[in-house]
Amino acid sequence: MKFKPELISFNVCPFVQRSVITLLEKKVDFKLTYVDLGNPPAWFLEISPLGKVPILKVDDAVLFESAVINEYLDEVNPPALHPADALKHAQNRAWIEFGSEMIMTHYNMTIASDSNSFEKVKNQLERQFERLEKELGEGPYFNGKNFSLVDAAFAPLFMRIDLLEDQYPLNLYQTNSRVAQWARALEKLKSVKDSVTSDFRDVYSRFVKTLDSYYSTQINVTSA
Ligand SMILES: N[C@@H](CCC(=O)N[C@@H](CS)C(=O)NCC(=O)O)C(=O)O
Repeated sequence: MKFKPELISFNVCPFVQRSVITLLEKKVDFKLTYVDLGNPPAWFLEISPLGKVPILKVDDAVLFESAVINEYLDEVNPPALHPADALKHAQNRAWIEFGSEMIMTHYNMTIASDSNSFEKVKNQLERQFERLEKELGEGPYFNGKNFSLVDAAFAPLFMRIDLLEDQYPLNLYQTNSRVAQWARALEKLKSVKDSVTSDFRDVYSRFVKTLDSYYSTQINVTSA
């Protein structure tokens, strides 16, 4: 690598945050460049095949998709955060994909226009929490004692749920104690804390307020 890798970000994107956590865990020096997805610059649309963040620029090469970016970062910056065993490796990848689905369900819940559609999507998220609960062992992390890429993939989801829980309780952890324990372990990590700016609660609640949805009407913008 000739230059610092450059991560192209949108300030509230959970998928970008997965890569920031991985870069911080790996202690890789990187440059963070923000784009406004509401008004994306031409240079960004030029390099991002799906018009999405994150994008990781490595010298002249461009990587997209958070799971792929994180696997690349893991491979070039040992020690590995992904299990070496092929079956475990594949299972971890699959659960990262499950995490992406959960992030999208959570997002769909935040944009649902009325209380009926909100409850419907919240119910879907509850089923996903229950399925996740069944998958977890003693913890504290997904694979046990050691942090892995699956942990980096889920931490942004738990953070978003936790940030606004005092304003509108979703109560997703109450009957899912292993997920609750996992989320608590992740929020304590320096890499997770440092993966967002110190005013993130404010930034995120402001973003939610712009969504013009049922959930947004339940949220007040308050500084931490
Ligand atoms: N599967 C992608 C999802 C990335 C994604 O959905 N990013 C959102 C922001 S959080 C985005 O760039 N959306 C812009 C768009 O869809 O036009 C990943 O894991 O990187």
